[in-house]
Amino acid sequence: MTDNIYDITKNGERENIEFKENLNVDYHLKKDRKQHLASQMKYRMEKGNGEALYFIGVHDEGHLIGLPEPEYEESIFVLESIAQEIGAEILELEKHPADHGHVAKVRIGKSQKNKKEHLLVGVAGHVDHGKSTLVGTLTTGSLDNGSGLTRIFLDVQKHEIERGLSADLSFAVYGFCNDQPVRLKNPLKKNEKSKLVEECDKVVSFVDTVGHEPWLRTTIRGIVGQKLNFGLLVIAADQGPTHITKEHLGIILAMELPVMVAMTKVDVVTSEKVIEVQKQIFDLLKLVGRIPFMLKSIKDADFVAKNINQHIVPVLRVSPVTGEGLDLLDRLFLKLKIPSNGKDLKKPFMMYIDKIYSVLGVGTVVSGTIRQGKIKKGDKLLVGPTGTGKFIETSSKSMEMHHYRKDVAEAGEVVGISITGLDVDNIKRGMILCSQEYHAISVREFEADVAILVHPTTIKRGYECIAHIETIAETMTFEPIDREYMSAGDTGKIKMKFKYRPCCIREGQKLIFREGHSKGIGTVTRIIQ
Ligand SMILES: Nc1nc2c(ncn2[C@@H]2O[C@H](COP(=O)(O)OP(=O)(O)OP(=O)(O)O)[C@@H](O)[C@H]2O)c(=O)[nH]1
Ligand SMILES: [Mg+2]
Repeated sequence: MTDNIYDITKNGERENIEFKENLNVDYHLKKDRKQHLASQMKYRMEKGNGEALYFIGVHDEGHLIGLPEPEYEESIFVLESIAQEIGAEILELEKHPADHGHVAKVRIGKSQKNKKEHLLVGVAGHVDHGKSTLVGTLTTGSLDNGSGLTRIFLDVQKHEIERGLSADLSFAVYGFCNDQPVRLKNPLKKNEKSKLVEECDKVVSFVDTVGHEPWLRTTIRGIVGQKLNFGLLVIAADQGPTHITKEHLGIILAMELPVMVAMTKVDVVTSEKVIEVQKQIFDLLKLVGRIPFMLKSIKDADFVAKNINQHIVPVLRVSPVTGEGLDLLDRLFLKLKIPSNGKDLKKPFMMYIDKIYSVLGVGTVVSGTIRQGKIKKGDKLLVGPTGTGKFIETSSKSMEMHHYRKDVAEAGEVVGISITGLDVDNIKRGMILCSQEYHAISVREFEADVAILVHPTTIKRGYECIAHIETIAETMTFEPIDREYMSAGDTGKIKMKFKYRPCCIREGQKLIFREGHSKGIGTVTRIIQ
């Protein structure tokens, strides 16, 4: 990486490239000085088609000097203030060591502040409890008939329609324009979707998962692999919470996501039953340390949207058949703030690959939710790791979000990216697609802190399970570190090894592992290189 920065700086300042040895508040933010620097930045941006590259800690002639930490921080602060002056901001920041501290390579571009908000909600719950129906009705505004009318917008595969079961993740979308909901007449029409994404100032995407127990792997992928902002747990009022409901809630909680509960099908039960099931839901939430809050009015929705966190769980009574409660859900989605991902945007681009397609006339397309950074057409990228731990070079040809073509896509967005030079067979779910600046590593072994939730006997060295991290679902072998074996209810440190192929993971990521009825959750604590 230092080579790369050296290559750029050795040819001197030019076009959209500017060197600054050091910027300080007292001098450079004085009125005239700041004006001067701002117009210089504007000029550099014009030269770079809207983007300028600044090198901080670099002499006018181009040699890398480096700044000690306080001066480095101050210089970046000053640069940011100057950018603000002209409606620009720091899009990307790279820090490289040099003799006297660090040099920074800073990409500056137009401020994205007025851009769309994008909320990503994962929907989970027991089979047949009404997940797809609720999402279908919310996104189209057409009421369900109680026998599978609106779920067809989500369950599009022939066998799903025939069996009435969702078999894979579906993505649905609606949005808000001037605070009014905008829905789709026919969500299966690509151009209608893309128009909606273009028009709305807030876009709400749903990942509709599956409730059928044998497909738990897919449900986990929907919740663990998508960088969700919220979990929506659907519980039918005629049945109440089941063991699958609890399992799905457990997965959402393991990911430390804020969650809301929709008690659906309230039209088919008596009001006594509604109260009974509501109590079961409240008990379940309290049992896992959450504070349930019954949401009954628009005012409640506004209050919860402002105050929602990992502890408070709004519960709503809804029915896609009568329409009850849907206005409150709309209001909640309108008002929910998305946790700022400003920091993520400045990091190098990276996405965990969820699906891989071969599209006629386009070529290979990979989809997923962007974890961090931004991507634009023509960016040089890496895909991997392969079975032998390598990363393959590629580049982006185009990006789409719900069929809406984007010039730039960024952290938090669910996108399909078409890439060059690679066959679908070269790529597997769980690999990453990243910029060449991303520190892409191939990991075979790591340590994790885990809790064993369910296990019939004891777990010893050599135990095998499927571990889910992001979109990765791989067989792993397991080795307790600070004791000989672990049983249900135990927490402790373990070493995990990918059995068949290495993956790119990093410290702090959450993981879920399972094998038959055994289950555990944890966090990656140390990568073993
Ligand atoms: N009466 C009534 N029926 C509903 C309601 N919500 C869903 N249904 C019906 O319940 C059935 C199951 O709904 P789905 O939306 O397919 O359930 P699901 O949770 O997506 O199921 P899987 O994806 O297979 O896990 C369908 O026949 C719906 O029409 C509701 O609020 N009231
Ligand atoms: Mg479904």
